[in-house]
Amino acid sequence: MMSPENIQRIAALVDTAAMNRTEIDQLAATEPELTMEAAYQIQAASVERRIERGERLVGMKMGLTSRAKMEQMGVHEPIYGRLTSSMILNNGAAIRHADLIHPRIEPEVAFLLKRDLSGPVTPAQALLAVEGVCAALEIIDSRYRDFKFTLPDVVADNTSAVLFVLGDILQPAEAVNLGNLGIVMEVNGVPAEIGSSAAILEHPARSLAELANMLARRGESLHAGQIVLAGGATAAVAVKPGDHVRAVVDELGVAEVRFV
Ligand code: OOG
Ligand code: MG
Repeated sequence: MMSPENIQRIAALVDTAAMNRTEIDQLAATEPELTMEAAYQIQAASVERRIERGERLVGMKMGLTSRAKMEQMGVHEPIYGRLTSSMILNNGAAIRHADLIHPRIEPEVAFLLKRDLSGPVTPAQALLAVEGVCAALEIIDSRYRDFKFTLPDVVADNTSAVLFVLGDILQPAEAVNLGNLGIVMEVNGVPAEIGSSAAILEHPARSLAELANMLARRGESLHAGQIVLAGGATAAVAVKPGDHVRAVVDELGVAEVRFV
């Protein structure tokens, strides 16, 4: 088991890299005790440091829930991370590319919770806690050199979380065909990735239930008012200054950002 001192030491390392937008070497090579359990403890401790600086926990994210993402990253198991208030952008916001390390962007579907949600739950039960769903874009920016990591590495690095944007329209989950919404991610007006919400563990509600269930195994749960990103529906795309990216999701509308 990794000692509390080592958890804190590595949490400080990944938190500082995220704060200063600097690259670090993968941990797995030099930290033999980096199990998945230790990685989730490091993630929690690193986000605790953000909270101590005044950020608020606003929700959670699932990662590696689609085959496209698993294959792109060479990591084949869903993982979760934490979203804080400093990561939310207004829809249409401009992001300074130079403030990030090597950002990529991916289209997602987001849930807004109206009730607390504790696992174990089924996907149908999980939907009872949902106020509505909206289109989303997640910008990921792994702190690891060359965007390469093992599963425990990426979990310790809060699953590459850096920024996200939600579309303006919230639809009740039962009002849309949530299990198969067409998704087009346009870069500068050209479709760059095309997919469906069906790519997210076959149905985004499965991703939400899986998140509640994974959290329950660690004694945690989801809360009313929280945002949940269900996971990228397509591969992520590297962005450059000048790019205008839109996620157009059937029935949910558009989430968009610009890089300057
Ligand atoms: C890890 C984060 C994965 C998703 O939606 O699959 C993720 C990464 O790809 O860097 O956010
Ligand atoms: Mg994502």
